[in-house]
Amino acid sequence: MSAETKVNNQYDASQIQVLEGLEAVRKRPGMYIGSTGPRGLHHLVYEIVDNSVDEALAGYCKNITVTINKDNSITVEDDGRGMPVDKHPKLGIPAVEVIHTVLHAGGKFGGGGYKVSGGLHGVGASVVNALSTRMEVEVKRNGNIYRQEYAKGKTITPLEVIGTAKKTGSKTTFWPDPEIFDETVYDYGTLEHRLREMAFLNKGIRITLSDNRDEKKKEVFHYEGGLSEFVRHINKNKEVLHKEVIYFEVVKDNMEMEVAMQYTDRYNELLLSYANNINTVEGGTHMAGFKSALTRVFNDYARKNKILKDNDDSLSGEDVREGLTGIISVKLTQPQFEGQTKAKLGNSEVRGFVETSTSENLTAFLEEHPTEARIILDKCLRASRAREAARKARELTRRKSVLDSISLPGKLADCSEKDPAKSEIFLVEGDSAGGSAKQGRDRIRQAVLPLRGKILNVEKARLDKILNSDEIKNMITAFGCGIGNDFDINKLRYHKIIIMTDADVDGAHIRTLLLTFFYRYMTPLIEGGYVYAAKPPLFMTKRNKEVYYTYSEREQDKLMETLSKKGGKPLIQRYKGLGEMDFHQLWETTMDYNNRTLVQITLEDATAADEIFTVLMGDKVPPRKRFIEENAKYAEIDI
Ligand code: 28F
Repeated sequence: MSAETKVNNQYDASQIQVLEGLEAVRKRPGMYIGSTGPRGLHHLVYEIVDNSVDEALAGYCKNITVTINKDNSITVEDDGRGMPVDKHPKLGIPAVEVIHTVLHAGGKFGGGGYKVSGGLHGVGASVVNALSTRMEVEVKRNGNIYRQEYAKGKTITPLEVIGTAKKTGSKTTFWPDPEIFDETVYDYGTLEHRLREMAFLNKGIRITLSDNRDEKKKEVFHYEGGLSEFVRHINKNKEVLHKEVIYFEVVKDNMEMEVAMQYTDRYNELLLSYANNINTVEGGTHMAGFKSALTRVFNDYARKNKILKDNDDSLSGEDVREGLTGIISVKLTQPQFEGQTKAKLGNSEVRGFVETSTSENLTAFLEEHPTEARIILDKCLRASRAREAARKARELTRRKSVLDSISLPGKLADCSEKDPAKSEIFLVEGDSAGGSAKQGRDRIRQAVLPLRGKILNVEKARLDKILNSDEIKNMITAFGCGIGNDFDINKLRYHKIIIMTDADVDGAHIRTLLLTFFYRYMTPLIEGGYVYAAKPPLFMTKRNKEVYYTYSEREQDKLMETLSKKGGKPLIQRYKGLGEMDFHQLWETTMDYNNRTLVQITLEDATAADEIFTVLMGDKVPPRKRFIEENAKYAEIDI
């Protein structure tokens, strides 16, 4: 055995499992990276970064750099031990070549040395190679710099020594294959969000992100405080109830758990859960254990300290989580992922471990911090009482909708089609536009619900107040699918909810208020892609008998260029609001299935959406001012 084969007696090439070929990856890429859209493109980066993070978790790497190069290739580099270069005993090729040319190769599947590893369940660098037109790997190890090139899963050059180096580490550059990906331009913000999250989840590692394209950018993500700093980052624009973040971590034989929690004065809860750095958006056994511990510990403490009288109802899970920003992260050697998108943790042994560890640590925190405990419990009590009031108010809404059609709000002009998949509802700003929409619509498939002015800002109101608003109640009844925990997407009466507001600042504000309500109380509406924004025209241009509608300044400028060549003096009308169009024009430009433009509202990421709604709709002005200044360049606001 050469010295090389006994690499730190943890890993050597022999532990690599030789599985199916890489051509399978090019045939069905979605099976390995989820999609060939932007998410799949960015997953390539995370796969490579995860290998560096694994090296950091193993304790050998401190710095990871990610660079978006001018040609939209990506370079990832770390200062770990450097990928092994010893010959694979069976395959007779260097370990580094096996890692990049054999599917599911790499320590992640061998168990053993690498405690935990993330990625899209460890498909590893070989998938990235398969989906790249080119991939270059450089390894600094044994005082040498080794280099090898791959393309579309194949080896292009033999592993060769191209120089010497005192340090060790690995460097990978890859060019995503445009034959596979619809779009191969990287989005800085997307990488920034995930790399920052990785740094929060693995305290102490330093990840540097650089963009060497036109707009040069560089950021370093390094958080010694780990999850505590993650919670502070999410809560930075919110009023918090206690300064110190509640933090604890427990390590058991082959399981690690980290929890960070901080209450805010808000009414919504934001709970994130991770398993091996993967965002388990569908929750799982770790989240279940955490939630049941939280409810039990708070009720026990409230009873013991007479905050809850004997005859008081117990606090519900909802009550103890109101306003809570909480993150739970577990790391396991053999994680089992379940659910639709494999984003739910299934390991049953984790539930008990998390429940016990959280109970012990949270009870200790409350006993040691009676002031914070009192503040938090008072909030839970208020939530419990408001929930009771909301239940009564909701009962009212539900009872009304039980009477079905006659209970639908008077202002709703319903459609005759009863199949939700063929029905759509327009939420129209103002009675005059509402009237035109009712007249111009397709009565079979299009319903119209006029909204009178601004709706309540749900970001700053509790559910019982929200249910007092007529506009909100009318929408709940018209949609038919309830809200919050009662929400049932199968009862939704329209599969397109189209927000139709003026193309001005007020219209944008009403749209944001509606989206805040949908995001906070009807999240599946947005997650399922049921919500759209209509795009009314900005200009109408008449020349002789011809009428042209344009929907942006740029489109209008192009039209004017075209028309000026034909001569004549076109008549231009700039629409200040929907109400200026008669019902023919409103139908033709904004409602007609063949002509209209609808913008589908998607929820890319919970924390990002939470941050946007908190900043835009929350109490603090400076963060809102900053957000608008930073994003004004993207807005097409009609001044
Ligand atoms: C730019 C991307 O991929 N870094 C990596 C290592 C280090 C070891 C390793 C990787 C052995 C054969 C399973 C070194 N010395 N950055 C990276 N750094 N893989 S990937 O070993 C992989 C195992 O396949 C390493 C001793 N033990 C492990």
